[in-house]
Amino acid sequence: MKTAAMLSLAMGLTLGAGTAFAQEITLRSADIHPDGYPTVDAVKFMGELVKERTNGRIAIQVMNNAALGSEKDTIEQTRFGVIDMNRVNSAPFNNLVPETVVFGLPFLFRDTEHMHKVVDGEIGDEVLTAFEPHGLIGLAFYDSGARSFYSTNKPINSLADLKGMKVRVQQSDLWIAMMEAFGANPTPMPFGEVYSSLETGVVDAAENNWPSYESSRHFEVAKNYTLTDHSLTPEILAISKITWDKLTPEDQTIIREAAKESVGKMRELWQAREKASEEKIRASGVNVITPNKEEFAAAMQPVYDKFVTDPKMKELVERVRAVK
Ligand code: GTR
Repeated sequence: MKTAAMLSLAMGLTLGAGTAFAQEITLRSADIHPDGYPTVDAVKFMGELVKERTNGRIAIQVMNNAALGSEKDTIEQTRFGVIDMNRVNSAPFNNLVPETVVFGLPFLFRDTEHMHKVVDGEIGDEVLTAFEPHGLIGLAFYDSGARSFYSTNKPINSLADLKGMKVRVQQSDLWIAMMEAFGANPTPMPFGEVYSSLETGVVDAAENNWPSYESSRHFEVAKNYTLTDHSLTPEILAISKITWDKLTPEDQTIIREAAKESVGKMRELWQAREKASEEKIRASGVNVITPNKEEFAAAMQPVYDKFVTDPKMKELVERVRAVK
């Protein structure tokens, strides 16, 4: 039988000091967000639960601030077991795990409550299961609020204002198609490049929720925020299948449960942060615009025509809509 030390080495995981109760496994978890951002704190909270329930044998080390790279890069590294865990938006997963597309579809969720019911129910479980053939185990969905546009020089008052605008999007074919359907000129790039791209005019606009617009300080360079709320696409917490397969079934259960329990904590943190970020942004003098959302929603049919084509996807969309 392998000793704990050998097992840890074989797993390529960090070895702690060698007493029987010492920490044996450290799971490194990637996040691009800064300290105090709800996704970062939720995974830390999960880490506390795991530590407690394994008597300190397993620790989760959150490597945030994009310390391990951009989201797209860290997804690859997580698939190959270089990074153990990852908290990423669903958009950068869209091309890899097609089932995630459904949650990004524009204006599909009626509101946050609807989104919660869907991701907490069997559809959410099915989408999490869909990660496995791609080298990942989906653990949980976290809130990401509603995404809206922000622009530098020209305010977006109506759909027509987006015509020809260079808009930064996440690296996802769905998101590129969405921007094209809005009439914009999509520029996919990692989140970390957006601030300077807005500042130098590489892009005219980007889109995100209140907390990311605030924490990234994009609101300092793009001072018009148009509340289109075009997508409620959630965040995903996943673990590498390579790491997962080296854990005992008992430890897998502890991790799965702790991830699920961190969701409630995340929702509390999210609500508070959304409010605080909105207050900060409004106080900074940003021009907050409330547009006619229906005009934006009506332009989205080409996105559905392109992505909701096979019977499985059609059924999934119908089932999401049917959740009351
Ligand atoms: C944020 C999200 C990040 C990332 C970012 C982006 O809202 O939390 O995971 O997706 O948006 O636009 O790249």
